[in-house]
Amino acid sequence: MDPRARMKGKRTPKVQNKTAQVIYESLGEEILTAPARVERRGTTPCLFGKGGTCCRVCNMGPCQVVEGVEELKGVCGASAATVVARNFGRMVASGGSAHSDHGRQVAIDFYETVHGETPFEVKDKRKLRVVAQALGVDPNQEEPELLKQIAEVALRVFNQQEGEIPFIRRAPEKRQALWRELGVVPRGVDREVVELLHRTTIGVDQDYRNILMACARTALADGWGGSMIATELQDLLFGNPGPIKAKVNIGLSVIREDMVNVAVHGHEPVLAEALAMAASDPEIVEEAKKVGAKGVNLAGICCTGNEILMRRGIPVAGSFLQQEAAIATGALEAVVVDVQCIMQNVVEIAKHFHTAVITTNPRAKMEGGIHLEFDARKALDCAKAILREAIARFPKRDKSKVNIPDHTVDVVVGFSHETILYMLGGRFRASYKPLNENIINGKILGVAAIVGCDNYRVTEEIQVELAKELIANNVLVLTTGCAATGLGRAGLLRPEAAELAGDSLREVLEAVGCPPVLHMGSCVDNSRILVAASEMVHTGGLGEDVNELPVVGCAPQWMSEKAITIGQYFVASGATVVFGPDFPTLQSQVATDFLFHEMEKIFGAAWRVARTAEEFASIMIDHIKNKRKALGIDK
Ligand code: XCC
Ligand code: SF4
Repeated sequence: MDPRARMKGKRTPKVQNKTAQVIYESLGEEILTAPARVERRGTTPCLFGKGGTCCRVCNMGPCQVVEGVEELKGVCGASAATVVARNFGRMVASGGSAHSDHGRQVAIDFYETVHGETPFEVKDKRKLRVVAQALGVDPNQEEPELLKQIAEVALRVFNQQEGEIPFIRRAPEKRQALWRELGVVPRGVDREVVELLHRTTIGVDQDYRNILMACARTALADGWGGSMIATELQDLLFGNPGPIKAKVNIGLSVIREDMVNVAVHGHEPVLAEALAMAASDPEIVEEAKKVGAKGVNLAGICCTGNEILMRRGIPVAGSFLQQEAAIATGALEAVVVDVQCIMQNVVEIAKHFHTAVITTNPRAKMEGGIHLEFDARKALDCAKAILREAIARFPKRDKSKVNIPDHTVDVVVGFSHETILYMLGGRFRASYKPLNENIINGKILGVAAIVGCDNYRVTEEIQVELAKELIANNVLVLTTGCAATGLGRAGLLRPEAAELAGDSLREVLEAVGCPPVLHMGSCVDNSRILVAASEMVHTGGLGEDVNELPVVGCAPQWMSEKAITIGQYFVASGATVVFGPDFPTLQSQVATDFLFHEMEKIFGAAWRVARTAEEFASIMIDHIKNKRKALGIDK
């Protein structure tokens, strides 16, 4: 069928989130949204592409390869396992490059800040010495020197060519020894990404196992390198998150009728922090008043949203899935974006309203967007220029098009690894000991992380059902990224949601006033989970390595390549992960077996795939129970 014929279907698409649904229903059919495109394209994408057996790394192809059929190998003879491993490797390289290029930018911002070139300052002094120690910098020196050394070592994590990246020393001894024995300790972030791209081009690495082991090394460079640098230096610059109340979802207290609304979308918090500073600047408030608004209101989208939610309590309008719906409220004067997860379609949606799409990063421009480049060294001036563009749009807001459903939900967020230490550790001892004890005595069955994206191809709220099932079974849930926003919309980030937990978990949560689902931040903040898991091992009583812990991760609606990199570094770090609703290697049984079974033997953890909330829950709970049995703490 001509693909254009399929595009003719009408109907408002069904999406998982009822707020977005309300807004989509109010849009005319001439406005094509992402879910409408999913519906009109049909639901079955190309099977070769989806299962990983389409190779286009050279111009003899593209080759569509079928496992086990000699004639259907690639022209060069490449097997399905090789093609699948290469494609998987390129996802890992690209996802790792995204987190790491973000981390590098933070390191540059940090360097400029400690050299007095930005308006920012190092806020978190308590964490400073911990990070210094972890980076191998002497924490006992005077501050200007200490800060400069941290900046230099952090930058070196990216361009180092030999040796080991420093943060891997935070992992349990046993894990470090295993990595060294396997030869997967990352040398430097850039080197691992470049090497993996090299190895996966035509005619280089043609042993799927060797490629997949290289994927582990590159992914570890992301988790314990690029992402961890991003998290730690962001905490130093903008403050370590602590418990804070806020709101999520599209609604009147998040998007304001009487203010200039600016949505900030993307990933690097430095832009959002600067906008937050500028939005309260008296000069800007005055300018907003001149056009009839009460001031400038910020709302977050995607991971940038999570960053300012965690540190400032600025509300999150939406996760990845709501970016179009937020604009379609007709009440956004501007969407300010930097990098990653920004759909090209936002420009198309914005055209139907008065909304400006403002790009700020030289790496990411958009046709139809306005480019106002952001430079941390002139952060306030840049931020003001961006807000002025938004203020100028306010008089053009068409009241007849404004449709802001009132669906906001309260959340309590800010559960950095340090917050968890202090909250669960009690007021006077920052320690994981009480957490470990509650796991050992069975009050907490185990810990599960629900992370990652949301995806228009999934129409059910799998993450929400899954989280409810886990907490009902006394599993403490950690969350990051867009999954966290989804769980927030469902009300699970409120302390009152503890009533949905099983009796013994509820007792633990109520004693400290914690929600049953702990929001740990953006996707680079999955590095917090690596630190927390390592800390649980160091605390004692739960084995000697991460793979012995009754913990498990999942990404039930993964979408971005970044999610694959995250999954791979969790597995290589000893934490089993379950992804869904599908997996990008399934057309090669051989390569998939490596990821799902061989890795278990090598790393003590592996990938799994599930589709429904029940499938996820049963795999995850079984996994936790098996780990408990192996530790001898099942009853
Ligand atoms: Fe993007 Fe980070 Fe995925 Fe959300 S969860 S869709 S990667 S914004 Ni990270
Ligand atoms: Fe085909 Fe081999 Fe070229 Fe890939 S590398 S496109 S399998 S000929």
